[in-house]
Amino acid sequence: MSTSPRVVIIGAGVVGANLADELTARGVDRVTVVDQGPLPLTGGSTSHAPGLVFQVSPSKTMTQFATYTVDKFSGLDLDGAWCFKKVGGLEVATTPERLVDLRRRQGWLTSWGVESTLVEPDECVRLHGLLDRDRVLGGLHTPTDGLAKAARAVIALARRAEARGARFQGSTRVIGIEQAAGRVTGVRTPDGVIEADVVVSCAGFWGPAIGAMVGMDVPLLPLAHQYVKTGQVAELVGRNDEASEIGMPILRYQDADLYFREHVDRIGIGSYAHRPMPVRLADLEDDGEVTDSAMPSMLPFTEDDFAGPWEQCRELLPALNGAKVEEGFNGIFSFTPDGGPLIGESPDVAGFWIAEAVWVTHSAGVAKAVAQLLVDGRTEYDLHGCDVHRFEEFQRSADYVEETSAQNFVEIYDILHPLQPKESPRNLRVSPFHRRQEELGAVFLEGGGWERPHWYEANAALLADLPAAWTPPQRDDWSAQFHSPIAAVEAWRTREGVAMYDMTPLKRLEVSGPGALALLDRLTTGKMDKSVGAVTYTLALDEAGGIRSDWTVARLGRDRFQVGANGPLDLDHLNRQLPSDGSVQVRDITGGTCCIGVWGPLARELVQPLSDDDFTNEGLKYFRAKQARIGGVPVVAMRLSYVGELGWEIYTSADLGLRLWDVLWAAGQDLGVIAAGRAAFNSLRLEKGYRAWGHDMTTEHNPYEAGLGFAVRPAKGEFVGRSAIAGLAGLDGNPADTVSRRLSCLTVDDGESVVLGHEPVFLDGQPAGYVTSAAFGHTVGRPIAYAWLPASATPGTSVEIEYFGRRIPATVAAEPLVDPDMARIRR
Ligand code: FAD
Ligand code: THG
Repeated sequence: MSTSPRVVIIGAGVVGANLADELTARGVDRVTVVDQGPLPLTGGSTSHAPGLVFQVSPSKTMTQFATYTVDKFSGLDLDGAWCFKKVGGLEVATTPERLVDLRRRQGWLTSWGVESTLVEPDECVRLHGLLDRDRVLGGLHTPTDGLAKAARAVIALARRAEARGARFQGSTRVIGIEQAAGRVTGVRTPDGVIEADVVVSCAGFWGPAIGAMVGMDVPLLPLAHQYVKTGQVAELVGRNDEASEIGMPILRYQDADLYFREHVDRIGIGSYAHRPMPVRLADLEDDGEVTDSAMPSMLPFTEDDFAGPWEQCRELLPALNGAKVEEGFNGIFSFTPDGGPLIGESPDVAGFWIAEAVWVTHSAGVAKAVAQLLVDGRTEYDLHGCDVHRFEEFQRSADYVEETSAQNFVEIYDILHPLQPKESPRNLRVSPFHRRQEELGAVFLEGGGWERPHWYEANAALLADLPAAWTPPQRDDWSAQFHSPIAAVEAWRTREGVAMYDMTPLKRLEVSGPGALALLDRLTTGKMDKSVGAVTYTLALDEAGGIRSDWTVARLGRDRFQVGANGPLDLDHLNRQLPSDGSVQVRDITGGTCCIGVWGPLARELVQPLSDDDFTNEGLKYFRAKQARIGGVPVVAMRLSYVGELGWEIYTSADLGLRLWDVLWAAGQDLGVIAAGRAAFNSLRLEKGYRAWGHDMTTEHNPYEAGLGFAVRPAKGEFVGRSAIAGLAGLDGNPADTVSRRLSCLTVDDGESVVLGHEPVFLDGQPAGYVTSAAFGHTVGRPIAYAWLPASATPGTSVEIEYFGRRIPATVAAEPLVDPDMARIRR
């Protein structure tokens, strides 16, 4: 008798079938897959998915998922019929902007280890014979991309899983989730309950309805997307037969929001060139029953929406002039507020998981990650962009999900700068200083719903005073976007005067109660049992020693801690770790409080006269916190600085925020205080070598690789991840010496080329790593890039960063670049 947990998977589409396969491959053999539709073609999105698999993405994880799908499906067949055909993928440019962007996209592929080539128009036509040579300016060719036969793969995966004990049951609708004492116990169907220890909803765009059964928000929007097949295309006749089906690469024509594949002697065309067409789940049902339609995910074709795109198809592929649109439908699949999939366990009902908003492209990879989570408790993949708990509560409201997800549909093939903010909804979260920031000409970008000043136009007046040594070089078109030379002024004034930074968007959690100390001690690498007033920079690891987050933990009372964190995932993590005895409370205090970073050599001269409390070095030491009054405003001041200058993070309640700003601002006038934004902030923190979690390091990395070994105190006793990283140190060695890769600081040799992030880095002419964060270092007068590189790339090593196809020489530098002996910050 098997002792593995009983798992019910809801949904027998490509995600559910892959998950059954991945679980049974790991010995979890009591798996039941239920689907409301008939088997094997359930009527879900998979049933009619054309199956194009392009691996390119700015996200390493998404490319890894796609590459795993390619590899897995390549080794899969159904009675000899192929499930994946590596015909290659071709993205073509018909505009100069797109041609340039293809170089950036190639950089991502290189960074993530997928081979590709940029090809001339002749080669595009050689690869895809229907292209109009005169229309195409060039292309990006990825030979390992190709076509997945999703519905066929589902059958092959189901057979394999069944052979290992899984059961697939069609025409069975899940109408409720059974639970007891906060744990899932089964799924309810019209025929009765199927008992389960774990339930994973792989219900695709039906996800929100299943989530609602356990009160879980599933922030996705079902949208219709047009797919058509032409009639016979004369030029294709005789090239493929029914079995081979396709010979030319799958094709993307992003300038017109279109993609193409062969169906024997016809062409299939997908179009995103239409208005977003949201679908309400209720409209797909009759009286709560699934409609008779064999394919609830296929809506009638709206011909008018394809009129314009059809013109463009025929322009790119003139052979289509002799063909007609023979069939078409509006197919439904999921979009999310940020385009990522939704993976995770319910916060309320243990054992209830979801894996939704997943393309065929990423399906095998996502399933592998979920299987790893269920079997091992962790996955090798960095899931922070996929975790369903990455959203704030307001981002899970229906209106927000609808508006942002529809926008993602519209922008799916657009050329987007990494800093480009959404246009709407905006002004959702504003700090108490917002009015003052607007008066100072703040240029806001959006992050986590917050309006965040990137620089202040008011500081343009200081450009005239900028010393020559601080004058930044001209930027290229790309790195100049969403940037201003005013950032140089703000960096200069921070290093030589004093500046005010709005730190309100920093996630703040209050952890309190008699068990708070023990909880934080168990979850972090640092010593937490310090005196009241201590602040500790520390790491939260997973069981395998990967970095789940980095926190500052301030002990504000015996049983009260303020955790400076990175986002909603930290809150989710803490909530899941709470002891059941109620001895710890966790509260997100971000919205009710605010924070100003007052930093720079003149910071003390600004703050001290406003307070009777002692802000001298002795009165409030580095990495200490205390309650005080500044200009009559009760505050908590923490002596630390992400920009690496003397000063404090000054916190108060939201109601008093504006007052605090005004008091500091007025007092700073004689000192030349400025408001400074995130452009300067990011530059200064890189100069100081401070890592940004989610960019520079993730769960994929251990503290020693990330250069954060100093924050680990193995001697403190047991903590999550300790045994895993203890093994790294060897018997007596320094673990930092045993790592094979390292987060490295690069400076750019030409002194002017600023890169964006995600670029590949070449060592001895070979791709060896990728850029995580980059900025111009105003203090050091050179661009900086942090990058993952083999440990052999020690300081002094020459490397090249590939930026839009250009190789930019750079040098590994000893870090930090600024104030390595802490003279500026500890005064
Ligand atoms: P589905 O296949 O929809 O499976 C979910 C299953 O859950 C369904 O079978 C459903 O019946 C079942 N279910 C739902 N509710 C219940 C319930 N209450 N009880 C029991 N069962 C339930 N992706 C690509 O990667 N490449 C492409 O080229 C591509 N082209 C596309 C073109 C079109 C026109 C469309 C519509 C989508 C396309 N996609 C493509 C997206 C892709 O099809 C989907 O993302 C993918 O198939 C989703 O798989 P899934 O298993 O999550 O969902
Ligand atoms: N402020 C607060 N909390 C935070 C951040 C912050 N939490 C999330 C994120 N930012 C954490 N990142 C850092 C990174 C570096 C430092 C602080 C927060 C820092 N490091 C010192 C150093 O490396 O020299 C730590 C020295 C020490 O451990 O004593 O200051 O910006 N509140």
